[in-house]
Amino acid sequence: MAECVAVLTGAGISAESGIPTFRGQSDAGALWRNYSPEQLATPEAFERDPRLVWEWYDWRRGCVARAEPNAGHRALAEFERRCAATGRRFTLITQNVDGLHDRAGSRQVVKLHGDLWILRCLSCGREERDERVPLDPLPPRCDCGGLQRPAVVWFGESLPAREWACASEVSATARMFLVIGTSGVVYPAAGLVEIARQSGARIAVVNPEPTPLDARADWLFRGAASEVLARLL
Ligand code: BV8
Ligand code: ZN
Repeated sequence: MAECVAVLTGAGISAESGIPTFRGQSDAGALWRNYSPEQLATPEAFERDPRLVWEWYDWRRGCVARAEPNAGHRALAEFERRCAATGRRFTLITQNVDGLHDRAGSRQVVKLHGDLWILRCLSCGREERDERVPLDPLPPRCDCGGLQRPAVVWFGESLPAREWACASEVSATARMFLVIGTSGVVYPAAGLVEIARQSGARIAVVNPEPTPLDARADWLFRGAASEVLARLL
């Protein structure tokens, strides 16, 4: 079996691009108008106040539109190229919805929690990529007149079946599993680390702060993704 490298990234890898994390130390990141992500990223919140939830996503889309991929994103894209050149299978699994891995040149990206730039119509189900910032009007509407939502996975919603199946299979066959910039509190994504470990993968964790995943790490790199990944490369 060609050696298989898998990577799981979280909001921390985009922190150095200026994108606030969800549970970051800097409160500014975790809260927006005093709401926590767990209060806004839910079907109930959208049902109750679609405009408020869209104002949060429109703000985040603006942050991402002004951001650039950082050296951590670019190192993972280079890692993928080197694995391809040496016949190793490389898969990047991300919890992030910002699309910065794609902009950095990563090709094999499994988006577990969807994509900030894609809108889904609640009436006809059509999905379309819309990169306008700001969106006007808010909330946006489909050509069919239906209300559109961000095509992301909210709390209490199941992950897209194809992406979850791919991420689970890759994690169960990886020889090397890199966990970068995630607090490891959101499931089922965080459970991929245990799947990899149970299947005999060596686990490396990259994070400036301690996380519950550290206990499973064979290697623990206490530092920022951009510095550690550049060194690892
Ligand atoms: C599911 C997309 C069930 C949207 C996100 C009660 C009710 C309902 C569900 C639950 C419940 N209790 C538990 C659950 C399960 C729930 C869950 O896990 N909750 C947590 C909070 C306890 N999970 C779900 O609901 C999932 N669905 O379970 O469905 C089901 C099952 C079957 C059938 C039907 C239904 C769905 C979870 C997905 C939610 N969507 N995002 C959006 O983005 O708007 S989650 C959100 O958190 C983001 O995706 C984010 O990526 C993810 C995880 O956060 P992290 O990426 O880890 O980011 P965080 O800020 O936490 O940490 C950043 C880390 O980076 C830190 O450690 C920091 O130290 C580090 N860092 C900082 N700087 C750097 C750095 N690292 C490296 N370099 C740096 N420079
Ligand atoms: Zn529609």
